[in-house]
Amino acid sequence: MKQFFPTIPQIRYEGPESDNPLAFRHYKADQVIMGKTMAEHLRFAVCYWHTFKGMGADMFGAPTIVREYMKSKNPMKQAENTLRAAFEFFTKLGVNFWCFHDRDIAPEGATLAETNERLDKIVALAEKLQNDTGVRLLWGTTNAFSHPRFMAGAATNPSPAVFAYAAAQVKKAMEITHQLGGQGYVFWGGREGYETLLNTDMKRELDHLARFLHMAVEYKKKLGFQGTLYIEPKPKEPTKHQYDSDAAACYAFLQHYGLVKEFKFNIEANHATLAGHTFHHELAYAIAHGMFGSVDANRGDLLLGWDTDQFPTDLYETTLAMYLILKAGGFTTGGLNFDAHVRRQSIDPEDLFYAHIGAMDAFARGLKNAARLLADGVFERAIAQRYAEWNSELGKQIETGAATFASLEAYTLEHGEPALASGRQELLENVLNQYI
Ligand code: XLS
Ligand code: CA
Ligand code: CA
Repeated sequence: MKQFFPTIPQIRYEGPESDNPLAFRHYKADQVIMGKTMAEHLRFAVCYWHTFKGMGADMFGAPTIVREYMKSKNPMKQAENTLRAAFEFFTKLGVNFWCFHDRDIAPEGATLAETNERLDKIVALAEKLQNDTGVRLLWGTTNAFSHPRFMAGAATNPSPAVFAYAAAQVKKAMEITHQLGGQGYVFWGGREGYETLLNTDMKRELDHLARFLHMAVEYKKKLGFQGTLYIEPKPKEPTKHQYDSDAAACYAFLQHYGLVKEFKFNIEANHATLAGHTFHHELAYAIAHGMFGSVDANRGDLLLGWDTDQFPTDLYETTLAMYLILKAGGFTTGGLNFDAHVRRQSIDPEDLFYAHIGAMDAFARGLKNAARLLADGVFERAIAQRYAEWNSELGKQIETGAATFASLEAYTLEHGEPALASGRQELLENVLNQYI
């Protein structure tokens, strides 16, 4: 079988002292931490769109990257080669999962029927490659935002015919995800938002989006698809205002439309930054509401206001993320999908490997740090102490609903000024640094 990355060997764990750039220093797939292997905890996935289809084009310039598997002029041959290259990449890197959009894996045809036929051909090959390699599908999704027909949105389009087209596309994408044994299906808003309210009936669009998601839930049940449906929040880009702007907005939307039990969140680090939150905040919010599902692991740039989708390297972020995820019981159907692309000047195939190796090591370190933090109960103790007064008679009365404004006024008149306690932020930051 032709190799698309012939100069790249199998990537192995060589330990922190290794000077081999094509080796892991921290990620050791079978190392057991808190009862599970690193591979089971981290559930790494490679994303198809950036890693295999991203060729370095940006708003100001043409593609800079030339990949061997893209050289065929026949679009179906190109799609087949790309898929073979992808499975070679997953295997050499040693990741167990992948993620794709329908339009990443097979080119659109002249009609929906032809497009679906093309998809079926590629999906049959994907099924074979999955069986041959043991690599599994973390989640599938639909690209209902690139084609011009979706310029004004998919489920929130002013045209019901576009809504219908999107429904047909999601139906098919759910079917192939199910066929490939996908563990989940993602809904990211694409162009579900607006550029100006001067031409937008917001209420009607939100109602339509909810109707669309209800149909997806019905179809999931009809298919017998057991995977998790995820909503992926993002505040802007490509539209000025996306309806699924952050975890809290998505929660309110799902709750309002009676959908909250059917979905979990796929939290992306860069989208949190764009929303003016930390990744940590979005994870904490999702976990606090029982909505945590999966992660798009990347990072943004605090100096830039757009979705840079860089590979995650920041150990504070990976440590805090893994700390929250471990504390919440870990992933079930979700995982860490590297929704990230190499920079435009990183044009060599090696760069794809360096990027993923660095990201996997960053999360492996985050996992190890988080496990030590949890074992030592550092923050748990500090937080328990900070809220200890709530275990007093007064705290219990408030929490159980026994207290009233009048009883609390009486308490305050009797006890006077409350005692103050330090928040100890700097101490806790110092302690966190000891674990990183
Ligand atoms: C775009 C999103 C997208 C989703 C899947 O910003 O991150 O790639 O993850 O549609
Ligand atoms: Ca994403
Ligand atoms: Ca992104």
